[in-house]
Amino acid sequence: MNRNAEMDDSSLWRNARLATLREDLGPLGIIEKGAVAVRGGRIVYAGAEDDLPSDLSSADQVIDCEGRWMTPALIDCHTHLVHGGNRAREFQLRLEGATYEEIARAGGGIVSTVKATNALSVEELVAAALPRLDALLLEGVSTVEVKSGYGLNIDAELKMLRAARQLERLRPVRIVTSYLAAHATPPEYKGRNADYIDDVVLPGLSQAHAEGLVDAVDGFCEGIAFSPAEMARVFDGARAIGLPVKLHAEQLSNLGGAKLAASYGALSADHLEYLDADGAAAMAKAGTVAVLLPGAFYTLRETQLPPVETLRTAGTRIAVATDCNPGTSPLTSLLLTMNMSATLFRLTLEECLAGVTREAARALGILQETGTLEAGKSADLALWNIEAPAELIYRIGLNPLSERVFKGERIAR
Ligand code: DI6
Ligand code: FE
Repeated sequence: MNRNAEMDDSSLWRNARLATLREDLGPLGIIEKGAVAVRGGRIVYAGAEDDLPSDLSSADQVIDCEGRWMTPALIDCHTHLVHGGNRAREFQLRLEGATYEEIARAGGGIVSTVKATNALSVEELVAAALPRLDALLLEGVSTVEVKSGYGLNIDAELKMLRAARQLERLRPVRIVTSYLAAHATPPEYKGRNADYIDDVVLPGLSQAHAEGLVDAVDGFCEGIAFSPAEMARVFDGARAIGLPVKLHAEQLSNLGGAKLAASYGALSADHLEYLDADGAAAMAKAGTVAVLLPGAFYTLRETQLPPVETLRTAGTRIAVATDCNPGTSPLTSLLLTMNMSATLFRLTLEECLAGVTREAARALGILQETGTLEAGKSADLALWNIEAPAELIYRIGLNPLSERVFKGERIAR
C-alpha cells in the first residue's frame, strides 16, 4: 500500500467511552475518555485519549463520539443461518397441541428443512439467508459463524457452504464456516450411521476442504443423532486434514460429548444443558469454550439450566450465540440473546458482553484478529447510544446501535 492510500485509510474515533473487553484492564476493560485510531483497516491505538501518540492525533476522518460507548463489533459464533424454508407452521401446530413426534412422523421437523434446503440453488439459499444476516448486522454484528448440516448429502452440504462463503462477498461481514454433515441421519441411512459417515460425512469433508469451504468441523452428539464413538471418527477425519473441531453436546442428555470434544482440543462445545463437572473441567483444561444458546433453551421450553456455576468454578470460558435455526431457535438478535443469557441463565453483564465479543472470537479461533479493542486487530467496532453498558443486556427489542465499523469502514445503520 502506498503512502497516499494509507493516509486515505486513516480514521480516529475520539471522545468515546471504551469497553475494550481487554482482560488486563479489569471488568469490561473500560477506558472512560478513550480514542481508537485506525490505519488501513486495523486498530493502531485503543486507549486513553490523553495518551494518544501525537502522530495518530490527526486522520482523514475524525469522529467525535460525544461520549458514546464503543465495544468490539459483536460476533455470533453459532448459527445455522443458511437453510431453506421455515418451520412456522410446525410452531403453530405445536401451539394447537401436536407433539414434536407427531410432526416428525408427518414429515416435519429437521427432515422438512433438509428437503427445503435441498430444493434450493446456492443463489436461492443466499437470498433466503440475507434477511437473517441483515438483522444480525443491524445490531452491530461483524462476524457470523455459519454451519452446513441441512443438506445431508455431499452436493447439498457443499452447496450450503458455498452459500455461506457467498454472504461474505455480498455484505460487510466476516463469515466463519463449520461443516456439520454429522447433524442428523438422512432417511435413506436410517439406522446406518456408520455407513452415512463413510459414504457422506468423511468424503464430503475432503471435498469441501479441497474447495476451501471449511473452517471447522462440527457434529450433533446426542441419542437422536451421533454417538461419541461415531463423532470420534468424524473428528479423526478433521484432525487428519488439520481442521479444528467443535460439537453440539449435552443438549438433551449427557453422553460425555463435551469431554470427547475437549480430548480433540475442540474450539468449543455448545448447548451443554446436561454437562457435568467432569466435562466442564476437561473443557477448561483443553481451552474449549462453552457456547451457551438461550434461544434454543427458550424455544424448547427446556427446564434444565446449563451448569453456569460449575463452568465458573472450573474456569471454563463462556460464549453465547443465537443458534439461529428454523427448528429450535428462530432467533436473529444477539442483543436479545444477551438479555436471555442474563435473565434465563443468570450470566453477569461481563459474561454476556464478553460472550458475544472476546469469548465468541475465542470460540472461533480468531481472537488474534477480532473480539477486543486492541492495537493490531481488525477495526471491527460498534458504537452505541447508551449511558451504561448494562443497557445492552437490559432492554428487550430496542436497538441502540449508533454505527458499526467493519475493517475500518463505517457502516451506517
Ligand atoms: N440442535 C438443535 O437444537 C438443532 N440442531 C441441533 O444440532 C435442531 C435443528 C432443527 O430442528 O432443525
Ligand atoms: Fe446448533
